[in-house]
Amino acid sequence: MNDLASLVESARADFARASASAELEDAKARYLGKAGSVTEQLKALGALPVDEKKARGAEINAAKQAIEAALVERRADLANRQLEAQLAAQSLDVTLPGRNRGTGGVHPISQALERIEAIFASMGFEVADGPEIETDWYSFTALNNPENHPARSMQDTFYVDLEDDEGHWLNLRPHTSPMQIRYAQAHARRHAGAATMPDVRVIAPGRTYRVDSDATHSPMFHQVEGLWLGENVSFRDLKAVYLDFMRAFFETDQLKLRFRPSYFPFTEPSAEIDLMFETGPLAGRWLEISGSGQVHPQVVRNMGFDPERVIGFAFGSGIDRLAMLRYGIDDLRLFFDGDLRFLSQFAGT
Ligand code: 2NL
Repeated sequence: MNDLASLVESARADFARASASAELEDAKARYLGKAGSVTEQLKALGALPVDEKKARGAEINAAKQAIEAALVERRADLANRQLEAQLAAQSLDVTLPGRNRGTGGVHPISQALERIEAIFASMGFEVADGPEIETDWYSFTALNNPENHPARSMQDTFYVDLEDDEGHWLNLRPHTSPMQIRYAQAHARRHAGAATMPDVRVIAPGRTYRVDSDATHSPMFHQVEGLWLGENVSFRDLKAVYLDFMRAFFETDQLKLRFRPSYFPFTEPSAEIDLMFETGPLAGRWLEISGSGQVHPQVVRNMGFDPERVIGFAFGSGIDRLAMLRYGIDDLRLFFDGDLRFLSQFAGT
């Protein structure tokens, strides 16, 4: 092999070894650059006798063209490889399913709340909504709770380290009754001096708080309280309203109610309401679902009405428990864990 043929061979080998374009351009400079081997050969032509110059010049040019062709080929090679590597790294599988934006859903407790509001609205009850941080007076005193009643203790009620006007700590409301007191007071003020009898029909649904936590008690839970005050509103109205509520909420007439004597400071007489389904998986068992009673005269007075003229009933029911019965849920904590496997079962219903 002559010197030019081996030069072309060595250039091809160098180009093949270059694995990146910077390396390839370095190799090119070694052959075709200003001080490159091919350039050196061309410079050396001047020293040759005239009769040899032409033939040698043509040979060098042929070798130069061969090296340039090898360079062009290797450049295209490297560019192709780079493109392929890039495509592999950024591969896009157009057959994959699209990423959907989640549609979300209404929490089962909120669904129960919305249904309860609609049911009572159909019976002429308004919905009252108000503060979850309450004063001592609205949470306890107005409801005829004695000053030293255990419900007021820190073992039962959450206190907020803030004081009301009388220097009492504020509490997280342990029931939604305070809102009914506020609503009745506003009604009494508007009604003062009117010739007609007042008619107060209100429910107070919402979050409530008690120091209690196990499988059936959450420190935050939901209650709906109901209040109907008027000229002659009695226990029979309570029974009718509550039965209608239960039939509408559980979407069945196959259920019975039982009113059991009980005691609450804010009602007299008082009763626990038990529910029994006559069909379905829970049939035949009495389930405690609510407290109720005729509003205590002192509570009527605290609302701003004359208990000699205005009477009525009130009840307080746990929404979480009603929702558990309605949807067949056996652990209260599922409502508050935020687990989508549970919650998504209620989306879109
Ligand atoms: C219970 C007890 C009850 C009430 C709540 C009430 C509200 C006002 C006035 C009088 Cl504004 N009473 N609410 C009455 C009786 C019982 O609930 O343990 N519920 C789960």
